[in-house]
Amino acid sequence: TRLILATRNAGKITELHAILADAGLDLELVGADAYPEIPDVKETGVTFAENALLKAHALAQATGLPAVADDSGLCVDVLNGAPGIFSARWSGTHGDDRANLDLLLAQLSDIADEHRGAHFACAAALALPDGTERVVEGTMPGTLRHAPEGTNGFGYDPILQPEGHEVTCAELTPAEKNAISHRGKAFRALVPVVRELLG
Ligand code: ITT
Ligand code: NA
Repeated sequence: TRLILATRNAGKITELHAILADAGLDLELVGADAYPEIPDVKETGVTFAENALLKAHALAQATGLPAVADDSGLCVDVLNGAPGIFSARWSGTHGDDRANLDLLLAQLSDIADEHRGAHFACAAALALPDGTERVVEGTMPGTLRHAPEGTNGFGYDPILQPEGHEVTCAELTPAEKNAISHRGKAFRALVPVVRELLG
């Protein structure tokens, strides 16, 4: 079965290929980049789940193929969950990971270690051309460093130290991150749903 990955984020695509390959499904994964004529959907939802469903439905409707989408972000305790759904555009420039991370660190510069709790969150949505939809979520708790460390991954990975680890997400190998990440948890939970609906 062809399954569209309704994302244009290269970091997500790499991780989704690995996570879904491990599931042993007979899927041909096709990135949204294969459909440049389909415009990016406006992320007008107020939750990760709403935005993930918007993206999955847009690609499923436009291509006539089943689509999965990811909406995700970093939720900081002392910021009441911000940047949250605004994580990709926190600095004002969508997808400028370095500017987003630098701004967040500056905003938290006075916050002591014991108050630097945060988590990554991911909603994984599946939409079929007939309108059927499913969405599941996963989180990865941790604490925020004062300075970035590590070069693996993407986004805010260099500043989140996952619970139970002494290194940042950007110092984990891709397999180590996927085993504990918000995205790994969400998409592994979506796999039985994909299997049920797509065979
Ligand atoms: P698509 O909508 O095309 O999927 P996007 O980058 O716009 O791509 P989101 O709106 O879901 O996707 O934004 C997610 C942002 O949250 C992303 O830009 C990162 O800054 C951050 N993020 C999500 N997952 C992350 C992870 O595993 N590691 C580090 N940062 C992550
Ligand atoms: Na987005």
